[in-house]
This record gives sequence, structure tokens and C-alpha cells, in this order.
Amino acid sequence: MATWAIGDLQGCHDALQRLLDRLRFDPARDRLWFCGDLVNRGGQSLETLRLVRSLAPFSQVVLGNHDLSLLAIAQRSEADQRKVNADLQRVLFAEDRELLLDWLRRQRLIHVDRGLGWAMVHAGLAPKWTIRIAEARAREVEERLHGDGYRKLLRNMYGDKPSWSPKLTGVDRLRAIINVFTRLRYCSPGGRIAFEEKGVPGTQKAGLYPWFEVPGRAERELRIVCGHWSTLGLFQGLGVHSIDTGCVWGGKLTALRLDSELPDVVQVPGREVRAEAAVRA
Ligand SMILES: [Mn+2]
Repeated sequence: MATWAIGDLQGCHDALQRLLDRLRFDPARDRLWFCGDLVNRGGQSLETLRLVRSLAPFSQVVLGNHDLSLLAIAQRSEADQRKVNADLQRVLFAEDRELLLDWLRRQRLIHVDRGLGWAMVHAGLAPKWTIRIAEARAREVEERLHGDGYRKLLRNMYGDKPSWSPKLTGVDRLRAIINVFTRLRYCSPGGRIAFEEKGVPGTQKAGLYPWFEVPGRAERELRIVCGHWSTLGLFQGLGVHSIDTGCVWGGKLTALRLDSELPDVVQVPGREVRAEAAVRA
């Protein structure tokens, strides 16, 4: 019995298959946690969604910004859906599109397992959020996303503002919660997200901190596994394990074992990328 968290796949089906082989993943015995961003850019988003959905009885998935973006695009006109990249179009025009997108929409923003001692989010947590507060904020979005109001939410999801504040209401509140869970890397001590900062720590503007290093941040009783920050690479510190190791950019795909005292890391080569194409967009 092993529980493995797996980093951002971004449509890299072959790398996931390599990793499952390396882990000798056995659904009768093992469990998987996927950190989100299952789709986009890797060229095999359709196959990746099919495979991860087939593993649903043995897995937990949290939503990433690219997953939500795919769900939002799927609400647009057919003409607009034809304007997105070929990798996402293969999902949008697949015969099993509704099956895959309905399943994706029903995933969560945070997964917590107190018995195991871990929580999983795609990007991060706001400075003042304990695990319990984060769960409550996530439930607000999930209720809307899993229910009849999901189309309206997806239409109004995009935008960098406002910053999270407990006083927010309506769609502004849900957008701010989504931005924290799925897009955060750096923020101010007050929790304003610096969306433009994507580099390694040390390259950010003064007054900004990686979300897990913000002075005065809340105590968190569980270890946190997350993805989203490929330039950070494999980072393990301050109770945070960040495991997006740039699979889609020709880096590695990482699995982190969660059910052992000392977390154990397994990596396989990511997507094959020609040098000139390996420029991060
Ligand atoms: Mn992401």
C-alpha cells in the first residue's frame, strides 16, 4: 500500500504512463493524488484525461488553472472553441467530451486527509488560511462548480481582481478564492497576489514572498503538497512540498510518497522537447 502525489501533467500522457510503471502502481493496493493541471500544452491532454478519469476510484484530483480554463473554454461558442490550441481542441471535439468535462468539473480545490497528515492544493493558500479555513473557502467554489450555477461561474471566473478578503461577496469572492488555490506563487503579506511574478525565489520584487514564506502566515497542522510552480522545481521546506518539476517543458515528472515517515521522491523524464521549443510561455 502506497499513496503517491503526482505533479502537473499538462497533457503528458506518456510521462504519466512511465511514472506509473516505475512506481509499479497497483490499483488493488495503491492510491494516487494528482496536483492539478492535467491538461494543456503537452499534446496528449485527451489521453491524459481519459487515463486519470479511469483511475478515479483510486485517486484524488484537485483542479489547476489550466483545468478550469479548459472548462471555461468549453462554455464558449463552437467558433471560439476552434480558436484554442490543437491539444485542447482534441478534448473539446472528442466524442467523450461531455463525460470527461463533467468528471473534471466535479473535482475539488483542496483535498485533505488528516489520517495521512497531508493536504493537497494546486497552487497555494492565502496567508491567513489554516487548513480548516481553506476547506471552507474551497467548498464555496465547489458547491457552485458542482451544481447548476457552474456556467455563470465559469463565464465570470477570469480576472486578477479583487484580492482575497473575507468581506467579498458574489462572483468576486469566488474568483478571488479560485485565484488563490490555482494561481498563487508570490503575494504581499496582506495576500495580494503578484500574478506577473513566476521566477525562482530571489527574483521577485521587494515586499513579495513565496506564499509559504509570508511573515505572519497561519499555522498549518498538515503537510501540504502542491504543484503549479515549475521554475521553483522540487521544493520541500516549511511544511510544503512543491512537485511541479516542468514535465511539459522537458523537465521531469515527480511522484512524492505520502504514507511514509520520510517522503520519498521518484522522478521520470518528462516530455521530449526540442531545445528551441523549451521556452516557457
Ligand atoms: Mn498551474
